[in-house]
Order: sequence, then C-alpha cells, then structure tokens
Amino acid sequence: MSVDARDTARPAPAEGDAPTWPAAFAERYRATGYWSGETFGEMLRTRAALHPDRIAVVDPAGTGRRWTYAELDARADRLAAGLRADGVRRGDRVVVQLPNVAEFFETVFALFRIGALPVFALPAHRDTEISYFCTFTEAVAYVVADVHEGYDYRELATRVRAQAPTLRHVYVVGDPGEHTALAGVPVPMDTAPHMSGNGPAQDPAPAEAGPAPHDLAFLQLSGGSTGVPKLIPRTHDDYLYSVRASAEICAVDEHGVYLVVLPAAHNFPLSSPGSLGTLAVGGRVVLCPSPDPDTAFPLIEREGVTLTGVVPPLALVWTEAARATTYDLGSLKSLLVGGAKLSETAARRVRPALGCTLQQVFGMAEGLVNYTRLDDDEETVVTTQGRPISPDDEIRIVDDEDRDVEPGTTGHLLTRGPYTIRGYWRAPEHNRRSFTEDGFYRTGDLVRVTGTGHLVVEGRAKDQINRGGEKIAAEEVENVILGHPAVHDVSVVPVPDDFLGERTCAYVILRAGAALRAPALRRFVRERGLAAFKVPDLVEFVDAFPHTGVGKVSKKDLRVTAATSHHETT
Ligand code: AMP
Ligand code: DBH
Repeated sequence: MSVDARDTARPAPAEGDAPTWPAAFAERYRATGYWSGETFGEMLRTRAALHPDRIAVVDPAGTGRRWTYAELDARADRLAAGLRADGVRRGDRVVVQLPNVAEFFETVFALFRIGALPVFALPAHRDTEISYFCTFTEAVAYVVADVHEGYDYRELATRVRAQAPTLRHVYVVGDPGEHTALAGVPVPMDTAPHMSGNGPAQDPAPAEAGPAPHDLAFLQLSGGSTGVPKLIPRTHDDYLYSVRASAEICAVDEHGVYLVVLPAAHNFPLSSPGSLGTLAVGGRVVLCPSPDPDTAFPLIEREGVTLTGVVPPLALVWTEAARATTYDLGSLKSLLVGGAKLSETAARRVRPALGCTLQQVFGMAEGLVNYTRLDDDEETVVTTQGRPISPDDEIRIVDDEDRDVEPGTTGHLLTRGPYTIRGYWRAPEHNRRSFTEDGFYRTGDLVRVTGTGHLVVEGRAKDQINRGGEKIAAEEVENVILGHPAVHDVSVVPVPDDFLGERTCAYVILRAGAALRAPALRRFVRERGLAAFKVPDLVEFVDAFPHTGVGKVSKKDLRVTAATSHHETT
C-alpha cells in the first residue's frame, strides 16, 4: 500500500506540532531504503506471523512471565481495542510511566497500533514533571504501576488528575485503587473474536485504521537545558530505521537476548539497539527489575543474555562485581556503555572483567547515535565514543559563530540525518535556537572527529548536568529553588565526581536577613515534586556570583569554583 493511499483514507494528525523533514530529504531517505514504510505495529505483526511461538518478552518479577511474539501481538491488539473503546484515538497523547515490566510493551504496542502517542516518562519523575507532561501534551490517559520501589504512583496519579483537565483515564498495572486496572480494560464484543486465537489478529476495521509510517510514533523526553523538558517527536519510519540499523551494527539477530537494565522508556535501552531493536529482528527481551549485579547477573546466566546497555557508573559497578561473581556471564557478547562519557580507564576494564566486547554509544533522544563498531581496534573502542549509524548522518563541528573548525579540532557538534528530528514538539521559539536554519540540530556537545570519523566527546556547551547519564537542566532546578522565599538568586552547576562523572551543586544567594540551611533547601526541592536525581547533591551559600564581561552570571567560572573548592557534605 502506498503512503499516499493511506493518507487520503484518514485524517492527518494536527498540523504544526513539529517541523518535519523537507520533502527532498524525505524522498531521499525513502529512496535509500532507510525509511521502509512500516509502522511499529506492523513490525510486531510481521514478527508474530513469522515465528509466533518464539519468546519475545521475559518479565522475571513475581512468578515470572514469558510472552511469545503471538501473545504480545494479541495482547497489544486486545488492549488497543479496549483503549479505543475508552475513546483513545489516533494522535492522542498518553503519558506512560512504567517500571521494567512486560506491560510496558503491551501498552506501547497497543498505542502504536492505535496511532496514539506514548509520552515516555521515567519512573523517577514526580508531580512537577508528570503534571507538565500531562497538561502540555493535553494527554487523555496516564499509565502507571501501582507501587514501585516503595512509591505509590496511584496517589501521584490522583494529584496529577486534579491538575490536568484533559486526562480522562488513569490505567494502573496491578492493583488500581481508585483508578482503572490496565488488565481490566474491557474488550468490545465485535473485536473480541479475532483476539482469542493464538495467531496474529486480523487487520482492524478501516474506520479505525492505524497510523502511517511517516506519522509520529511517540514523544520522547530530552534531558534538555531549559526550564521545562522538551518533547521529541519521533516517527515510525525514522525510529524503526535507527533501531534496525543499530541491531545490525551490534550484530543482534533472532538469537539475540537483550537485558533491559536502564528504565525501559529511556531512549538508550529502547533503541540502541535496545528492546525495540531486539524485537525488530525476532530476538528476546529480558526485563531487569533493578540494575544491581545481584539482580542482573543471575538473569544473564539464566536467560543467556547476549547484550545489554548501561551507563558508565553502572559499568564500574558491574566490572567490580564481575571479579567475584559465581554467576556465569559467558553468554554476554557485548556491553554497550553510554549516556555519559566513559573514562578510558574504565573502558579498559570492561573486556578483562566481563569477558565481552565493549561498545561505546554516544546517543541522544533527538536522533543521532554513534557506536564503536565490533571490528574497531581496541584503542578506538576505549578512546572514542563511536561513529554515526548512518552514511547519511551529516556531522558538522563548528565554532561559536557556526564556522566549520579545522578537522580534528574540538567544536560544537551539529547534526542532521534520516533519524534526527527537525524540531521539538510545540516549541517553535526554542526550535529557532536549537536548530540551524538548514535543519541541523545543535546538540550542545563539544566534540572532535578523529581521522577514522569517530567522535570524541570533549565537553558540553549546554547548561546541563550529566549525573551518570541522568540529564539535569540547570534552569529547571534553578526555577524551583527560586520559589523558596529565602532565596534571592541561584545558579546550578556540575561538580566533577569520580563515580557519577558529575554531581550537582546549587550556589545560592540568600535574601538579606534570611536564614536557610542546605538540608531544608534540598527538602524543599524534593517536596516540590521534582525527580530525586534533580535534587542538588551540594548546596553552597555565597554572597555573589562571578559575572561575565556583559554582566551575566558566569557559569563557566562557577564550574571552575565548584571543581576546585572543598565542599562540605550537605
Ligand atoms: P538527551 O538529549 O537527553 O537524549 O541526552 C543526550 C546527551 O547525553 C548527549 O547530547 C550527550 O550530552 C550525552 N551523552 C550520551 N551518550 C554519551 C557518551 N557516550 N559520552 C558522552 N556524552 C554522552
Ligand atoms: O544519553 C542518551 O540519551 C543516549 C545514550 C545512548 C541515547 O539516547 C541513546 C544511546 O540512544
């Protein structure tokens, strides 16, 4: 079926939510075959038809569940029918905040089939972030777990519901409390018959046709550098290309077993090559309820895990734990490490400790992902952050005036390509700053390119803290702290940290006569309902900030101060 034929059969989603690729680029990406004209819903359908009985998802929690491709496919259809009956429509937004449980895949594939857009929240997000996602995206539904790691998401949902007028449904995995159980979403009678068999379900009725491949599939989150997180609109075509190409680069095939160690909704474990890359080639996805070696190592042995992705601090913990472990990690072929810079020292430890290949991955939810390749020499693997997925990923390294720097020199990384967005969702003003006029994304990373085309991350120009792979926009935390009555001004900067790479330090100027101690300020941030990883690790009270020549607060100088001064533990 041609893309055009589909277009006339259904209404297009709201125009203008996000800039897209100019027609000439889109044509080229289709002609080269990067954009294959398939949706995620169709991808799963195809896999389920090819090998219905192969295991797709393993959720070891509780008594353990193993869903075959046919089962995942049928579950996605059944839930899609139920959600449709509840009024969830193509183009609607649904905030999904689930831990690493099998229902994550049931939910997102159901939404993919409807053409409703999951908004991928992280389990760590709290009132501030979730209320923002729900109101800004005008979400119609919110999907949560009941209780996870001692936190009751149903109570969060109750509070968020009171704030977000568009939110009609809260679906809960587990005990729903006052909300609706995801497992109890009723299946309308007329769709039930084809859901009951083991085989793939029939095509849905034309009136409820799903999305086109060039439609948005979901909204991913950006770590960002602004007061509120930015939403990243990814299409079926572009994302499916990036996950398939990633699977190829990481040599994942139907025998691949991927362990989801990081939160399942994060772009790295979702797509690099992640769960979706693994499902796209018929492999097996194993959910890891917690990233510690005591949980992960037994699963690696039992399930014969062949690859997984972790952030640098976790890579350190794992290499340390591997020395003493009694579990057999022999099935592990490669460990992907990314999200933050991996030191060369840490990189050198991976192979000896874990007996597997290291693949560094430097990626971003906005698109561009770089991998060291399996046939790269050891020096390249331990000293670079890889090279782009696609021959059509365009890379520019520029100075502050957007002029190309000399080859091999460090500068700002700009990129454009077949799976890098052309703009954030509903953010026209921000887009003018974050993208060049000819559509390059300003990554905010300072990078140099080696003679072999590998990228080395040398620093960051964006106002962000990278806390072991968890990104914190300084402005978001500053805005919350400014809400404290005793605070006159605040500046949040990174402090180097041996384990996390960076931690956050809030420099605070108090109002004249005001008294405030660090613990009280940290409690204030937490109580405002910000994710715990955004609560400043350190708080320093000062009388003034260093200023730049034009009178702006000099974060550069503050960073140096933060790096060189002795901090009291707060
Ligand atoms: P986000 O845009 O929130 O998806 O975060 C992506 C950012 O994470 C990149 O722009 C980098 O700043 C950082 N990042 C990801 N992987 C690496 C890596 N391997 N080394 C250094 N920084 C990384
Ligand atoms: O940090 C990231 O966002 C990231 C890291 C590695 C990412 O999005 C990815 C790989 O796809």
